[in-house]
Amino acid sequence: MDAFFASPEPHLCRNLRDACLKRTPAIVQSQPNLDPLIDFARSCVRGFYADPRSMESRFLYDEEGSALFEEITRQPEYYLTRTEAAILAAHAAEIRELTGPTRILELGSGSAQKTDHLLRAWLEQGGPTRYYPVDVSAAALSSACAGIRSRFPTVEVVGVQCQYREAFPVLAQLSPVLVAFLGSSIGNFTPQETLAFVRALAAALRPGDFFLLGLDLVKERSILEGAYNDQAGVSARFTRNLFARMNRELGAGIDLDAIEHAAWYRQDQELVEISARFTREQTFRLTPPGRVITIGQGELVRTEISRKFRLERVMPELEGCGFAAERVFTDDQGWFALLLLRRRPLYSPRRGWRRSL
Ligand code: AVJ
Repeated sequence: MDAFFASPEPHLCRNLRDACLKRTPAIVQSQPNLDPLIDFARSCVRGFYADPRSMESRFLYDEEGSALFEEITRQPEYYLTRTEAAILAAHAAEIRELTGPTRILELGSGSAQKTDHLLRAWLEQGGPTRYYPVDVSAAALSSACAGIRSRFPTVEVVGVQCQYREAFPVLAQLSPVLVAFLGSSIGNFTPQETLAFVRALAAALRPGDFFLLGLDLVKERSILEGAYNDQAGVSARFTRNLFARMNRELGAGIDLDAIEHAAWYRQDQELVEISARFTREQTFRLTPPGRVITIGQGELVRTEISRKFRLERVMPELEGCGFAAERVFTDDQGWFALLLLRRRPLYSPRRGWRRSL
């Protein structure tokens, strides 16, 4: 299995198990021994030296970045959130009928506004409702937890601050569980990362557990490019914030006025590529590593990819990773899909029923 998704997190398992046993609302933090600044600085240095220069998208979501992303979701051009929320609103009750009273773990929960539809359906159909939002942004996570607790006082909420893969080892303990991964956040992964992610998720779940996956679908270029180039310029502020964060946390001293946001659809790869373009040469240094970096005039630093999907391509891939499609929901325009998948039980004539791939 891909090492990137394989690291078990004993700390997180223990902390999360403790938080669940005590039934205390809690924020569980992963990797208490890794200095977040060193993690960020190392990743930036690696990203600036990579060819093409490209950053890990997870660092877009500090407090500022998470707030800017929320603002993006409210822009008229950004149809994704609105479309997915409508699909959730229409089908949450049916989803709950199919899954039964599972726990819900949400990867990349952000503000967790869309999750209201799920929680409402879970509460209406009875049983204790336990919700585990997972997010890298501590600020977004604590405000999402507070929001859920005030809107749904009977829901037990345990926030988990970590990367997606770090939450996988706790899934077996949460079964029966529904893992929600909404907003087409999976589109940030390369095709190889996507396969590694889905395989690792399948291996972490028990047979019969559910995976609710939001996917943005391939569509006309002008609509896609509009969504990532909103008129109000929020997308541009979101891209620029990654470099502002380097200034705030790593003392980089990058001139943000000399950075432009660039996003276009690459039809050959069916993805939106989002970059920062340096409009003049800049030299700066990131601490702690202290390496000097020079970016030339006109150079691009990629901050994200956002892949767009075709159901006929993606369904067999998911099935090959150990998931069966229970239901596929879409909107009238066919712009966005919400997939309810189920971890398949595996039967081998030689070894009988197996828990993992
Ligand atoms: C959160 C990854 C789903 O790709 O649409 C939106 C991020 N970046 N505008 C997306 C994003 C710029 C978003 N995801």
